[in-house]
Amino acid sequence: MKSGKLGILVLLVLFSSSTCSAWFGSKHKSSSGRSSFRPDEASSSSSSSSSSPYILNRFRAGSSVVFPVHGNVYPVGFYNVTLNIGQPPRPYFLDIDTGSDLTWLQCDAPCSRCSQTPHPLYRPSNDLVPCRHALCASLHLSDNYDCEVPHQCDYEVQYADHYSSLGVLLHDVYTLNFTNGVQLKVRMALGCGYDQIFPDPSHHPLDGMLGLGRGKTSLTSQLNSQGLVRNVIGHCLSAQGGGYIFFGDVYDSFRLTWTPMSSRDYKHYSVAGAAELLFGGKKSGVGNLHAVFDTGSSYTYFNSYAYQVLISWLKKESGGKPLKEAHDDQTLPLCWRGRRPFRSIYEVRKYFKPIVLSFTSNGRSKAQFEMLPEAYLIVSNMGNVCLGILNGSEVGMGDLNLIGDISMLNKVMVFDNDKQLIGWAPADCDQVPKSRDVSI
Ligand SMILES: *[C@@H]1O[C@H](CO)[C@@H](O)[C@H](O)[C@H]1NC(C)=O
Ligand SMILES: *[C@@H]1O[C@H](CO)[C@@H](O)[C@H](O)[C@H]1NC(C)=O
Ligand SMILES: CC(=O)N[C@H]1CO[C@H](CO)[C@@H](O)[C@@H]1O
Repeated sequence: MKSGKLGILVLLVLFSSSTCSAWFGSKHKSSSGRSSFRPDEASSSSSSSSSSPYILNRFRAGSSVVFPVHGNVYPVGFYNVTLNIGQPPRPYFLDIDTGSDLTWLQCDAPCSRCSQTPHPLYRPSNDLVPCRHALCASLHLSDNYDCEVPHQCDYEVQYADHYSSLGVLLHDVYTLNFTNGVQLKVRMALGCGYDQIFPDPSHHPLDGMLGLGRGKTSLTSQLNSQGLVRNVIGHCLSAQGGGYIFFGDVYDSFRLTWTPMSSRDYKHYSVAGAAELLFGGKKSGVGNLHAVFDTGSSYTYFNSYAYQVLISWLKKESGGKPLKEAHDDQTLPLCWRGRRPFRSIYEVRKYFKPIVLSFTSNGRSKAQFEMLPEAYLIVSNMGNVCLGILNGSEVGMGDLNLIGDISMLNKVMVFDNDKQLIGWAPADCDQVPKSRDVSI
């Protein structure tokens, strides 16, 4: 069964301290030992200066960067952007992930384990981030992490579906086009990942990961700390595939529905208030849900109880309609066939009602996150309609509810780290904003 990608494992770390070791395990460090990283041997790129002549601190609030994204929930299973990194700049395809902070590239350090990449492996700069640097510290769970090699920052990231990357943090130059027409070369940290484990390398044909979480190493946070954009990240993923992401102020905040971010789970875009679930406008009896938004996951995951109530409702609802459970379709756990194969999700819309997550903040105001049928169903390659909300308990997510790509389709989603707010609104994501005065 192909279930797309799944968000990051730290989710679990935060809610259960016993799994802490999973985040920075020693699994594939132990055998070979941790060798000192020697970029001079590997690097062909010209030396980059640490005194950074590239950064011009004259762009304050109001400036932004917009990238078109490619991909879809099904059958591709991920969204990617092209970033230009290095000197001279070279393009890389990166998986966008709001569930993790670190941007890393499969890297010729040399590489012990890399998958097939669309571009030649990244050749690391020799501008290493030292072990005691704040950015390095932010990648570790505790402050007293190992610094055997003081001039280098070793890291290991692991994702929930057992992807992992072991590497070294360094600085290099990103070439970014700002929406005011200016192109800047910005020196920022990224990971040189020289040892990756991909459960299925063919399923992840990318050069690396673009980390857009709440932590210090995330791209938005680094741009913000250099005074270039507000610490805001947003995305608009189209149900037709593609869309765009943006950093900084690009949106008209009055048109969005806002709800506060959790201060307890400071690593993820989780909502402070609990949600109740409405099915077709009616109360479902499921409440007190804690939700995390994460583009690193293709599908949405509900906790076991919410999932069970959802399944019963859907089975009841589909009765009397020209839909029959399609047990032979292994695309996702629950699929239905129609009288004829469906070609598009818009043909099945009429058989399904919206699902709403109604968030309570400050005990009063309700922020409603509406999922239309296209935000929880896909049409499989067999022409059946399948449920894109999965049982989180089956993948060890406990009580957490993970709102993945599918449920954020056709919405502009904004994660405002300055104001600690999450906002959304229905949107046409097919038009990538280009002009100087972008306003969505
Ligand atoms: C940035 O702008 C330059 C010049 O306007 C253009 O050639 C280039 O394709 C743009 N890069 C991206 C990633 O949009
Ligand atoms: C969800 O997964 C849990 C754990 O595997 C299982 O006990 C439960 O029966 C599942 N729920 C449904 C409705 O399949
Ligand atoms: C593997 C994959 O889907 N790569 C896409 C990433 O995005 C670029 C454009 O930015 C596409 O050309 C690639 O096909």
